[in-house]
Amino acid sequence: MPALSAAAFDPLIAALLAGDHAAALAETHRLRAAGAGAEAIVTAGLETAMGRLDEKCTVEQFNLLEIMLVGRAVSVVVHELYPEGVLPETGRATFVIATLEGDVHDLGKNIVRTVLLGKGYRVVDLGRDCPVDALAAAAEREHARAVLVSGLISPIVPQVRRVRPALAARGLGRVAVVAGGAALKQLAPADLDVDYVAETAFDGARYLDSLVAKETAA
Ligand code: B12
Repeated sequence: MPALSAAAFDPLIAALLAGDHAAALAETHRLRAAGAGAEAIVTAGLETAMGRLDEKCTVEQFNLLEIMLVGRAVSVVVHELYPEGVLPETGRATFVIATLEGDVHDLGKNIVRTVLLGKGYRVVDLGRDCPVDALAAAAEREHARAVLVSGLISPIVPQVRRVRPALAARGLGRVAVVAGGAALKQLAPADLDVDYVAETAFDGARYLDSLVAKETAA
């Protein structure tokens, strides 16, 4: 089946930006029937819609209700694309994910979680507004292979830099640290003291796949 044009995603984007979750769901079904995969719907649909919302959201004009309605429509589509089961007892590897203390954005984090669950990983989600020490404690308790941090606001950067030292303090120097989200993806891994900075959820998932595959092969 040929790849869909960018214009094919316009009705979904319009429904999302209108905060109309029923219409967004109907458009998602239509795109799936036309052959669009989940990755295309997230990147060409959801992320494009949020980018347009961002252009409208200036500091002076931040319409909370509008953003929350769009956020709900995004969550409904994500749930449709990746219906979640219960947390598997075992998986290909375990990852711990969170948005750090002070940052309440979680739509992107939730997409990362569902993409990784869909790939058969065990993902322990500590939610949003999570203290760095709670993240490190969970990595230890859950025998995590990697810690995943989502950051949308710039003031969160110093906390991201505290993640690796907090892991090292627990003897978890081999746990990988992966960052993503609008505020973090503008920075290099060395600036954040992390192993990888992901452009999208799928880019991050591919990095984690390669990390786990290397160990399985070794
Ligand atoms: C929706 C939204 C909100 C919602 C959040 C709802 C929710 N439950 O998440 C609400 C209304 C609550 C909100 C609040 C605020 N927001 Co806001 N918000 C946004 C907006 C419009 C969209 C963010 C979003 O969900 N994007 C869609 C998701 C799917 O994209 P994403 O997060 O980038 O995730 C993708 C990838 O990046 C990747 N990814 C994300 N994380 C990770 C992690 C890993 C490990 C990996 C591998 C991948 C990965 O996976 C996803 C899929 O590919 C952005 C603008 C923008 N373009 O980012 C502003 C924005 C992030 N907000 C901003 C601001 C300023 C605020 C407020 C401070 C506003 C205020 N004055 O009160 C508060 C912050 C409160 C706080 N302490 O956190 C600024 C941040 C500026 C900055 N650099 O610091 C932005 C950029 C808007 C702007 N231009 O000013 N916001």
